[in-house]
Amino acid sequence: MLIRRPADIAPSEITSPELYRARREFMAHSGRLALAGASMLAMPWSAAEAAALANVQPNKMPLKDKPTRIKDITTYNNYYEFGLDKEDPAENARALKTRPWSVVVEGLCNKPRSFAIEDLLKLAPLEERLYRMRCVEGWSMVIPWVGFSLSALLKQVEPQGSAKYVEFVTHYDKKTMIGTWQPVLDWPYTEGLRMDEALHPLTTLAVGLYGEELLPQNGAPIRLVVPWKYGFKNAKSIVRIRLVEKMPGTAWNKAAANEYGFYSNVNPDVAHPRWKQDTERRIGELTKRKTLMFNGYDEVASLYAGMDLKKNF
Ligand SMILES: Nc1nc2c(c(=O)[nH]1)N[C@H]1C(S)=C(S)[C@@H](COP(=O)(O)O)O[C@H]1N2
Ligand SMILES: [Mo]
Repeated sequence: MLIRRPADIAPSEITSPELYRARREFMAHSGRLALAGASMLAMPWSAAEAAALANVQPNKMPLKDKPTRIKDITTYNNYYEFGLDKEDPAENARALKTRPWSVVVEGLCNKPRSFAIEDLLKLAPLEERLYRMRCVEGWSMVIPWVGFSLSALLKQVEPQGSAKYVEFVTHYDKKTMIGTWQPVLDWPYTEGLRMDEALHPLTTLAVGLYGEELLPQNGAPIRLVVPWKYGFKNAKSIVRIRLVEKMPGTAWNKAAANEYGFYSNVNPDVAHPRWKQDTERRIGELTKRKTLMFNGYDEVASLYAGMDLKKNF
């Protein structure tokens, strides 16, 4: 299946109509029925949920960058539970069962509870969020997510003052996750954010991309997106969110603490011990780009005022 985006779209036009066209094109190429709002690769979304998807709010933060082709976003993946090679997750994550699904939100809050995925899809208006994503390996994409701010979910459980960090625990099923048969990471994959990072409006729970339901390889049915941090902070297929007092361990930090810090803000001035981080290969482009501090999201700089970001990498 070859999916192309029209090359003649001015960056300024890259908002809803562009996404809409790309989605139509995706549907046409996938050879399925072009039903508005219906997801074509899997069909777990009910009619009501699909309607929410059809009603996605336009991007509030227009980004000049051209979106990466949907084919690249859905076939060049890191999801180690389903294999180590970039093309493995698209193949192996088909075994991921995304219904029934629920996310438990617990810990230091007044109203801990479990949220069914159906409720999460209706928790807040779904928005298009076209974000840059920079992987610590030195490549990047521009992804039109569909989702809402994590803060909308956290507000529901009323975090207590003692909650300083948020821990994310992802799905782990040894039988179907054949990548976990090798002891690469300490499964399940976990991640964490400081509370103020978690509450920042850019911090997103994504449930779709390119106007479609999220595919398993991209972390269906719900995954984290923190666009100013390296991609590995974006925990996929989340099942549990814990509000905690102490900085939680994270999968990559536990595996190699000298290489992957808790903060992991995109920072061209802090090299990985084994490679530089000042440039990146944007998937779909031929020449390298300069990597931007905080991945270009300068509005988060105030979260780190007075902090030594070389020490707190
Ligand atoms: N559960 C889980 N989440 C994960 C990963 C993983 O291996 N397992 N890989 C991370 C890394 S390294 C990156 S770059 C992004 C890739 O997201 P994408 O495949 O949707 O582009 O997912 C992150 N989330
Ligand atoms: Mo990554």
